[in-house]
Amino acid sequence: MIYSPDTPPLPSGPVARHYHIDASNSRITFQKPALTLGSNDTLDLASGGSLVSRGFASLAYGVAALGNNIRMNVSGTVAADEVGIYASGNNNRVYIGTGGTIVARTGVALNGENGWIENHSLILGTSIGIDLLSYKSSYYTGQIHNYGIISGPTAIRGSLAREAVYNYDLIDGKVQLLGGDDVFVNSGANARVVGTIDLGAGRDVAIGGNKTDIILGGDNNDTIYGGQGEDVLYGNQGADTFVFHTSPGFGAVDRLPDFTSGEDQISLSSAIFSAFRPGSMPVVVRGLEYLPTAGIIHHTDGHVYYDPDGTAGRAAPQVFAYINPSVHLKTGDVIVY
Ligand SMILES: [Ca+2]
Ligand SMILES: [Ca+2]
Ligand SMILES: [Ca+2]
Repeated sequence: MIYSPDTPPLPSGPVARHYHIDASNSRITFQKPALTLGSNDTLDLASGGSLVSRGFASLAYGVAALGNNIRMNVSGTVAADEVGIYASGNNNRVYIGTGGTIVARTGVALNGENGWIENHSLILGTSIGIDLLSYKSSYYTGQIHNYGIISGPTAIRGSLAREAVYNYDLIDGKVQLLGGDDVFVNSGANARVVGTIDLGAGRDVAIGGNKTDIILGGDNNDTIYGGQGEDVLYGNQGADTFVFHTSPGFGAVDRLPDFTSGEDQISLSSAIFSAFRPGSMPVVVRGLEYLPTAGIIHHTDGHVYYDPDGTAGRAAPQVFAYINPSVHLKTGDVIVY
């Protein structure tokens, strides 16, 4: 079994085995998997237990899970010079519990359809933290739920197919989701990504968290929410939508460096930008032009303001975005939902 994105999943096996590994039966191997699992097998790697495999450019895998419906619960340590946990097949699940640690060149690699990785502790890849692989663009490779730390120069690499990432804590490294209609969500007060979130090709959706997010939409029409914080949001190619659904003001100004008037759109939540009705298209004025009623001002310095009651009203305009002043934001570029 060679670690390759072109390797198709294996068929189900007839016998399901259950492995319990703890300090009493930990394994160390050289240039082969410390443990090989088949379809429907279950692994419980308990606290104090370890699976270690040494040797580069080889099958130095901590766990090789070859088949479908394999469950891996890790509260101990998996250390490998190549891949910590490699799973090839469909419906395979990796659960890293409290205290679980995976350290390898690639921490976890899932190759197949409908996988699930849930991390409550540490996945550390010296090259890639989590690598999702697919040999078919029509697949749903699966989902990642991170409540711990996923770390690596590339913390998460997606596939040419669809995948979804839900992050509640720390992703330390860049995220690349490549092709397919992918989903990335930062959720909760602590969710942050130290690195760019590159959605790649496909019609992707990304929701930023409370902290600064740097999001790249890649090819096709993407939908990008910056959330709170000072975000930098690139739509790249395609007609992209930048959604604002958190309170405007200094400290919450998102930069849209490649916003293209007439192609991309800003979409404002009527729950926050409450002077506008859902489905309406606010008037956009340039700089100090007179604004008769609630609308949007694209200042000549590039800042974009929400004015809830127009030029003559008492409410102060609130800044929420920055678009290069050479772009002339105009009515129709801003919509309300
Ligand atoms: Ca993808
Ligand atoms: Ca895209
Ligand atoms: Ca943010």
